[in-house]
Amino acid sequence: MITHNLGYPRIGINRDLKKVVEQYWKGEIDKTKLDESVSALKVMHWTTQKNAGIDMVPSNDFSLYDQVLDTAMLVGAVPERYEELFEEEDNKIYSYPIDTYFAMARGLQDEDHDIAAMEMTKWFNTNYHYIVPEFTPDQEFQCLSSKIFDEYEEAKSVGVITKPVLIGPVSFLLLGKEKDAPDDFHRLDLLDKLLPVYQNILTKLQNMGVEWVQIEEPFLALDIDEDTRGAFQKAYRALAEERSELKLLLTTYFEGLEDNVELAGDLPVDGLHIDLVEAPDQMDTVIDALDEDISLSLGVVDGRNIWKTDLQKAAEFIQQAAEQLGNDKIMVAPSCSLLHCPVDLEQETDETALPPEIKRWMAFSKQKLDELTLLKKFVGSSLSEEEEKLFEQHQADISGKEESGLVHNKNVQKRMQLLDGEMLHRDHPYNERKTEQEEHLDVPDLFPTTTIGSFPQTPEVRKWRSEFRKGNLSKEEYEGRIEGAIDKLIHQQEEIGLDLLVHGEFERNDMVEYFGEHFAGFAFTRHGWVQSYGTRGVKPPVIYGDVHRPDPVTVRWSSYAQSQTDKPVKGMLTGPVTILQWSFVRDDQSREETAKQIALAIRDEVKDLEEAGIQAIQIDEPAFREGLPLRRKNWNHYLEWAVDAFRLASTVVKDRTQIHTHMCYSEFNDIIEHIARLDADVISMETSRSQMELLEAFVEFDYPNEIGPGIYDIHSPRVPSTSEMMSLLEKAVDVLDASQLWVNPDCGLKTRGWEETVPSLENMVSAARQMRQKQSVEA
Ligand code: THG
Ligand code: ZN
Repeated sequence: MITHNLGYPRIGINRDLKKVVEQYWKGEIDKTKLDESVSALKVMHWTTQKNAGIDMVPSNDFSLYDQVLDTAMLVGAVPERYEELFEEEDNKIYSYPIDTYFAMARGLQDEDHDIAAMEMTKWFNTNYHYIVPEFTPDQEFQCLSSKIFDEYEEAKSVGVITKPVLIGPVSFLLLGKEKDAPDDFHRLDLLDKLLPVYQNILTKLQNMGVEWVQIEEPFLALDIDEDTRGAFQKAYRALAEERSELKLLLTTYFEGLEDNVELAGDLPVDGLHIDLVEAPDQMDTVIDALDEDISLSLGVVDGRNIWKTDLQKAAEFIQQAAEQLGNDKIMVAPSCSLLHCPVDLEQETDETALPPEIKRWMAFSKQKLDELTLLKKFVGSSLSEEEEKLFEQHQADISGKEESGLVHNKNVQKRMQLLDGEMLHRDHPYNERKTEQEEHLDVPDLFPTTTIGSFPQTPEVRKWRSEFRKGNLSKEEYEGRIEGAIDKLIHQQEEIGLDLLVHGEFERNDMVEYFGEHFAGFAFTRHGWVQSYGTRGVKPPVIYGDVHRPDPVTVRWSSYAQSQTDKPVKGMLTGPVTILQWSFVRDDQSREETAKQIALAIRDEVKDLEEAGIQAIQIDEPAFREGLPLRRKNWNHYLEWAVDAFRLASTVVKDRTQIHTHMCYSEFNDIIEHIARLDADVISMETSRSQMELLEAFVEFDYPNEIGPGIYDIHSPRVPSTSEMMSLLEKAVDVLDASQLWVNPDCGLKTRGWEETVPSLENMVSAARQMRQKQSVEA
């Protein structure tokens, strides 16, 4: 039996990767310096894993930006618009041209170039985003990057023999999208062209003396059609041909194999990794489906959450599998790459953020490596006396959590028991509420303007927050400065001519972390960063116990803002599903249960905002869609409780209080009826990049409530003109009722600078005014 790891976080313990890559982007360091820093980081990761006792350490799990983009570079899927850059780039240091690579990730705008970035999307149901490969019908592939080979040698040179990680050919194609292609072209049609490149890569790895390759095919654990099944068979048959020594570990995660278990079991590979945290029930059927001689890798340590593993329970899985397959056929691993887990719990020394009693229940990536080693020794009955003690303490910590008074709160339990359907409804249906809202909320009847809530978070504002946290700024001083920023913003919005104002969210770091810090049942970390995309990270709060809201959170800021203006100010909250989705969640109760507890906490805040005189309240749910289970058969159950959670949070208000929601995407087609069931009075969302095409779902469904299709893209610093925003509004008016429409940007403005924010909003307001005029002339 051996232990192995599927992937280690690459960000470094002090966000080192972010720092050096951003320095490189700014031109502060050159390629050589970047290479040195990055090498040091990789070496540290390899040695950390080796020293922890991991038998098989991964390589090529590292990435300067994203592992899917690395794969695109590896197989030469570089879209045509970057080819000139690619050819020009001096590429002596790196295994591939990194400036072209970064241009693919981020676009390139300078005096000589204006090249768009590739798209980015969610990595399955995680909060990690990958770069979406683009495939044209005349796509050719060739090996363009030596990264996978170089990293193997690099690790070997410091004494670590690794298992290279490679995204499999079928999943790689499926992760991408067709570009400039006729409707009858499917990216899997490219498999025949892609396979020779994979064969070459594997042959080369074999010649280098590599023993195992971790070939990842997460789509094997998803709903796939017959063509895709055929593609898997073809691909792995082809990859088996050229290979004699090299062993393939076919790797799945995030779901169980289910109906694909026979398919996976028959593929000519040497090992199979399964996720036993997400899908523990699959083990027996997987073992039955496996050919003899195939190794089984058991993903028993949760790669996506931060709780200690119940080693006793994990050991039972291992023993059971070992009895059937033989000890030498068993590998033990995290369920998925540790990319989704923070790096080292030992850095968390701030006991006000993370009390020791809660910290005892947790394990980050580094601690999970130790769990694997301990587990192996426990199963092999080879624990030293000291390790025996460690093991007992570990298990005692877990039982301590089950019994802890910190986890359970009687009042929350009582409230949960008293939940009833009545709490999920507004007093009257939308059409009746609309009349009341028109009377009470002083905004124009047609094309009212607003923003999504956040305004530029300048370094200055960030500094106030960090100085306040460090104790260098008194509470009075800090709050005074935030109030000053709110004052200024309120008057700025008045000058711009916006109708429904916001307070700007200067007091918030992250829309989820902020609420986590103010709700009971949450702990948070100081260093618990997880990569979100590229150099950007998030610090998900930890939900460890029953959630409630001890005191109002945002009322103070919203009422202050309202006191500075005669125009209405919108309250700004994060919805229960998004808070759940972007936190580390409890493993002792269902997500549904936790979501409803969060919903009750928000419900209290909503009620208090209304009582404080706030007439419109926005409850953002940007993660509503990504919470969808990966397997379609589980969608309905999720959508039921997720909609209920939103309604529980939002329907407590009087008819005249207007509930807004916001979602940061526009793929609504397959869930539009559930979006409608949210019964928000107004929904704003992204549509500008798709030129309103995606409003279609709302049009077809005959969506009854109000809609704020984003009319400009905040993800770019470009200032959109009044006329282009008007033309988008014209398109919207063509298909929707003018009285349904709001005018707003497509997302919050916190990542933008003031220079572009003000003129963009001025143009937006001017577009709305002209639209109002046109409508009144036509009427
Ligand atoms: N919050 C959380 N999760 C998210 C988002 C969010 N997931 C999806 C989406 N938004 C991801 N987008 C971003 C955008 C910007 C940043 C992170 C995720 C970002 N991070 C800063 C960084 O890494 O430097 C840190 C910000 C901070 O100081 O907290 O800019 O909005 N939970
Ligand atoms: Zn958004």
